Amino acid sequence: MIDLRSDTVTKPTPAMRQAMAEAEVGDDVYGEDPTVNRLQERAAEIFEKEAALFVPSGSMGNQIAVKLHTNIGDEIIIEERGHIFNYELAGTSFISGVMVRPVKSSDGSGHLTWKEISGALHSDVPYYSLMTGLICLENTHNFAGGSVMSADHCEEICDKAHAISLPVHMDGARIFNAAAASGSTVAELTRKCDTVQFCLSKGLGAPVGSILLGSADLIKEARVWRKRLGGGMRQAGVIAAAGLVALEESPKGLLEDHANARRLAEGIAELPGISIEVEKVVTNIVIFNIAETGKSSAEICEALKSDGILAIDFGDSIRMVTHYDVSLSEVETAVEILDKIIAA
Ligand code: TLP
Repeated sequence: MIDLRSDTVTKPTPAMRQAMAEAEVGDDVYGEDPTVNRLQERAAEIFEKEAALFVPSGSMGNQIAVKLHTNIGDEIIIEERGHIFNYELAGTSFISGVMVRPVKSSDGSGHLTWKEISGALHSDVPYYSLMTGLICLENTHNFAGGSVMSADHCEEICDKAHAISLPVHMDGARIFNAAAASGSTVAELTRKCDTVQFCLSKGLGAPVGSILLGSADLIKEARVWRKRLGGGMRQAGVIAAAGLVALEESPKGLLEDHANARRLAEGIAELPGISIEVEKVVTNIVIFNIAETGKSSAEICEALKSDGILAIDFGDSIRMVTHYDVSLSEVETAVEILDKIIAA
């Protein structure tokens, strides 16, 4: 199978498996796992934030961040295709009791401008029961096709939000892809964000885990929420060890994933009935519209599966994601098979 459903499907590398086998461990609920502690310290150092917390998933990292920054009844502003809004099973309402104010990104990039955000702000006036409590950003933006938010853009939003005492959370599940594509460091891309979540288990290839970053005070509180939500993981050094390898080694390979995604997009763009803006594929996510092929995306994904290719069906679109377990020649095979299916 050539698995292009997501970069979450990667298998741990031999170096990760070896590090896992040899990991020094302790009880992390007591803060005594040396490998988890090392991973957290190293992540904080790389992102130039005061503190970091190892959490089981990106969703938990994001949901804890929303909880830290908001009060029940607040609103949070997020781009309308954002992961926190669409793919975290209404965690924001269950865990934090907040309402989401989704905002359309008019240029389609998934990255809201301050003008778009400010039009959606609610302040403390008697006829609104809800006040804006948080702005959530996403870099890269998954469902806008892995688009990158620049360091300057992020900094401008943070400055303007902070000027009116609003915190900013960055869902940086794929922030290392954004760094590779933009040439900025992950620290630059998240410089003024109050909290940042990034995933070790996507393009970086670790089997499990995400990191939540922020001030020492916020991360202290985040630890309590992690435990409360069932994320106290005991001898978690076994998985943190793979996370450390992912953090140090995997960013180097991301440009190859991006080149493979571009090649995939170029191949797909040639096929009849498919529309995709190739130049917008700048990281590892390829989303293309199949409406004019005369077939549904469910049909196409089923046929792809029978021919050994896995992709995700999104209504009129299909998503394919490159990662280190997919080679250039496999990407080319995927294009050939898709061509055959569309022509059939
Ligand atoms: N994304 C997954 C699915 O949930 C859609 C994927 O295959 O892309 N933020 C962003 C931007 C994400 O893309 C994801 C996962 C998460 C957060 C959540 O991470 P996990 O899966 O670790 O909870």
